[in-house]
Amino acid sequence: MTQTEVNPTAHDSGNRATDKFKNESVKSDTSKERANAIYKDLLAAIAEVAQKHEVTYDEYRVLKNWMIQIGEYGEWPLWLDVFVEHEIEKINYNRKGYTGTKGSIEGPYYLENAPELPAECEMPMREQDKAAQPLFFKGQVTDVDGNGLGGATVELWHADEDGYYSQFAPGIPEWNLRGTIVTDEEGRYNIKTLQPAPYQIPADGPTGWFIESYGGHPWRPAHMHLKVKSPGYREITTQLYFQGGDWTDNDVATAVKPELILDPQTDGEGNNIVNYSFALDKED
Ligand code: MBD
Ligand code: FE
Repeated sequence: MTQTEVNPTAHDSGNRATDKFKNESVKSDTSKERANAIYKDLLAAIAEVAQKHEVTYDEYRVLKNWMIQIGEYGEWPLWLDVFVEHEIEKINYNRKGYTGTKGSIEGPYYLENAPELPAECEMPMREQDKAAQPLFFKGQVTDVDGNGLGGATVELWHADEDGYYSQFAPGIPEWNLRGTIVTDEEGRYNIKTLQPAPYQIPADGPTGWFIESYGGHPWRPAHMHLKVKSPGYREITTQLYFQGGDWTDNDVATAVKPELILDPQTDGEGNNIVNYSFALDKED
C-alpha cells in the first residue's frame, strides 16, 4: 500500500471516536428522582436562555439541523469532550481532601490496552515522527506522602507532529505514540517520546461550523494525555502542557490547569528533558 498523502476528515475521526465510545460500557445507577431533578433543571436552563435571547424560529431550526449533522458526522464525542467534559471533570475530581496530582479531561481519543512498555522506554513511533524534537519525560509515581509505587502504570497517548492520533486517522500504525508504561520498583519511569505540537481539533465538520458561527478558534495547546493507575489508589486521568506554548491560556477545550504545565529544558543535543511526578490519593 502506498500512503503518500493521508487526508483525515472530521467525518472519519468523528465516526471512529463514536464507534469506540459505543463499545464502552455506558451505564449509571441514577435514580428516577435524581433523573427527574436533572432533566427539569436542564430544560429550565434552556428555557431561560431562549427567553433571554428571544431565540427566533430560524435559529431554532438551525440548531436542530446542526444537532442532526453532529450525529451524522459522529461528532458527539468530540463536541461534548471539548465543550462540556471539563465541567464534569471539575465536579468529580476536585473533591475536598484530594491532594494528589490534578486531573484533566480524557477527550475522545483514549484507547484501552495500549501495549506495555518497560519503565525506561521509547514510545512506538515511525521514522517520520523522529523528525520532531525528542522529549525525555521522567519522574515517579508516588502516594501523597512521596512513597514510590512500584509497578504503577502510566498510560500515555498523544498526537503526532501533524496533530493526528493513531486509530483515529488513516495510515498510522495501530499503537503509534500510545503505550502503557510499567514503573520500576520505586515507581520511576523514563520515557522517550517526541515534543507534541499545538493541536487543531477536527474543524471541517459541524464542530468546526459551530466554532466559526461565534468567531472562535479550534486550537488546543500542545499536550500529552495520561492515565496513572496503582491498585488501591485513585486513578488519575490528566494532561500535561508546555510553558510558553501557544493556546495554553486559551484552550478551546478549557482543560489547562497551571499545575499541569511543564517547562522542559533543552540539552546540548536538542533534546527536551523534563521531570514530572504523579502523586496518587488513596481510593475512597
Ligand atoms: C483532542 O486531542 C483532545 O484532547 C480533546 C479534548 C478534544 C479533541 C481532541
Ligand atoms: Fe488530545
